[in-house]
Amino acid sequence: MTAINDVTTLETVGEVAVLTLNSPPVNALSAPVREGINNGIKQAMENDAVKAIVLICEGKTFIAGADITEFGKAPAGPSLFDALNMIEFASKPVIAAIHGTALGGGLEVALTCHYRVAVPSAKCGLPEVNLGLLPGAGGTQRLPRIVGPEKALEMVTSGSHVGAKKCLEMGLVDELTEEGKLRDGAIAFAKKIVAEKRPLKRVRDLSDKVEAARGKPEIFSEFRKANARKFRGFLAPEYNIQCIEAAVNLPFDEGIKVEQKLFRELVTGTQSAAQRHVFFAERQVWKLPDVPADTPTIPVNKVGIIGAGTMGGGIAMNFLNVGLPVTIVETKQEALDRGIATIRKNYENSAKKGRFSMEEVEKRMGLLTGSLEMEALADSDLVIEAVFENMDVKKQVFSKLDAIVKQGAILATNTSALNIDEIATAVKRPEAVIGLHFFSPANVMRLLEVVRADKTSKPVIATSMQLAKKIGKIAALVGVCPGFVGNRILAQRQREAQKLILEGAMPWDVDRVLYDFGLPMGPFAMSDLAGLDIGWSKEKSQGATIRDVLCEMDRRGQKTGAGFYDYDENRNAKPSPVVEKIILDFAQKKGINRRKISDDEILERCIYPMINEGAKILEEGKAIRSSDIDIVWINGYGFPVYRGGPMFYGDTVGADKVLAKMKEFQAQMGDDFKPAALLEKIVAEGKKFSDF
Ligand code: 3H9
Repeated sequence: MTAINDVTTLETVGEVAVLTLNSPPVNALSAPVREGINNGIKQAMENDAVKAIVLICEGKTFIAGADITEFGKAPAGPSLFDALNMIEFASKPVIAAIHGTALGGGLEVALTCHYRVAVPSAKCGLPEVNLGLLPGAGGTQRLPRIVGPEKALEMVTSGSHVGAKKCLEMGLVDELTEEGKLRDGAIAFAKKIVAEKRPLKRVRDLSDKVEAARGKPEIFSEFRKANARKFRGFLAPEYNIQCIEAAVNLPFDEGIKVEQKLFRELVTGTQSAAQRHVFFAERQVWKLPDVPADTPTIPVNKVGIIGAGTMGGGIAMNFLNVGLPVTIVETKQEALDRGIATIRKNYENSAKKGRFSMEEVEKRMGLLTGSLEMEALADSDLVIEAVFENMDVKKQVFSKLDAIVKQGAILATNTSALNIDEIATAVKRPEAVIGLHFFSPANVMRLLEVVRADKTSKPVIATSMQLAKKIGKIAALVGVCPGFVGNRILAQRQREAQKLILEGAMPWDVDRVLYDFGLPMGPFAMSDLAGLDIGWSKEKSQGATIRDVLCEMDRRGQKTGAGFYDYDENRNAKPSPVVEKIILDFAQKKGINRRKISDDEILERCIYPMINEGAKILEEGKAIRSSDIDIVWINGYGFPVYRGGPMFYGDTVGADKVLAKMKEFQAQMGDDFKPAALLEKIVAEGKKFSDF
């Protein structure tokens, strides 16, 4: 066995050379890996005894793509294209032996090989789109030549990982080998190729599938139309489509040129930078500086939930979904029955949509027990309280739990606003108390804010994070403060949105600007959807806000057919002349001189105070790092991924620009815009939010 370099070895087994890459964690195509491929193939070519070459990887996976950390840095070592040419134009067959995942540049390497074998558990995909990119090493030109443009469009715009058996059916893989015996299987395959004198199969030379689609532009126009909503705001899906179009309409080498040009545009753009930031942020968020990975955890085999309302029921489903038994407690039989019936209905709907079988529905429901007695929670390992948001009620619940639930269990609250340190004073074991702030609908939304209180123990934190992963959430560890991270930042935007409509904008102006920015909907459309009367009561209403006035008029949102907007029978929103008049009258009564407000001002006034609040949160240590704040806002509030979250967006705009605007607004409108000390510091030191 010869070492080609630190990460590559070459071994000859009879007439087959085995080129092995070993670059943990995922054999990404870093400079040494590219060099290893390049020089390894070259050496194997120079050895006359070698008749075929197997390219295989050590560790948990085949090459998982380009090394994302290299993007934006000066190129070093042989280019990926040098390595790919070395493979594709080799005069001896090169066989890719795939296990784990062949992704992005990894699959592109495999596609330049003349044959591909894989173990049944392997997966292939071109997930570049999720990083705001397109496959830039020939993937968009080679893939449609094997699987046809329709399937290629699907794969490159979804980034999905396709299982080996499906790959075999599609022709992406030539043969499956026995699980765990990839090396032997690949060598045997190579020998067979040599013995049968099979020709070198170059994907670039295949033309039937792309030619069959030539002159059929509807393939692309229909695909664009069908996915318009999903792709809204993102550049990468459209660029990927254009590359597949080029594969269909242009000769291979011309298509490659289009791919390279569009790849360069994307990789140097802000969207891809943002999406790459999110990729790493999603992995960083689990790393807790003072709760190391080896912190002991508490086994959780039984979960208790108090409250069978929308929130409690949704939370319960998360645990039932992964096979954990749940006991749900309510005070009244009727409420309990209703809660359990809703869970069943949700599962049955999923089964009807084909997501799983009716047996699965019964299996999950079989894990659920209802009770009217809190005593039923005595042997739970984790209890989550999801009752009415009232401090006295919560403290009573916790004090009761303290007396009932076994020692060592975790006592969690789903509060979205109350002080968890205060809740913890109701028990004799404050170290067991933690916030698990689920977002509604709790069975759907990916975000979980794990809120550590002053006395929460490290095993309780570590267990909560581990459990979040188990139920498929992305969890951010945050500290106790009003609204925690997500809602505290939201409050800034809501305040400005309300002020803006009094000062001169209309709700639909604010909503349009934020929708165009990439949010799923603006604050007023959101209020209409949720119901304007959440937390509003007729008795206490004094007509002091626009909301009061609207609720008093029974304009309570979509459910009443009117709110900030008017709705038709299909719930389509229309700007409302009634609301316009209410706003104008209200402003006049308050003596506000309305003025024309630009779209830029709407955006800056809604978003910059959010960034500023994020800086305060960091300053106070309520979030571990700025990228955690981005994770919260992307997964809990639909902040556009292609902007990287509010803090990354702050870096994209420039902290200095954000600070200058905040100061300008502060001078005009007061201390709602007072810059955070950390924002001032970042600008003074020439740093970025992402440095914190
Ligand atoms: C591309 O290929 C462009 C080309 O078309 C064109 C070129 C011209 N680079 O996810 P995990 C790190 S774009 C660098 O926790 P898992 C990751 O940060 C690329 N680092 O493991 C983590 O580090 P840490 C297209 C990478 O088992 C560690 O590896 N490819 C890369 O849950 C473990 O990762 C993709 O988009 C990388 N490419 O999942 C695939 N990938 O331990 C991206 C991972 O310090 N990767 N790291 O936190 C994945 O989807 C998953 O990592 C994978 C393993 C499924 C492979």
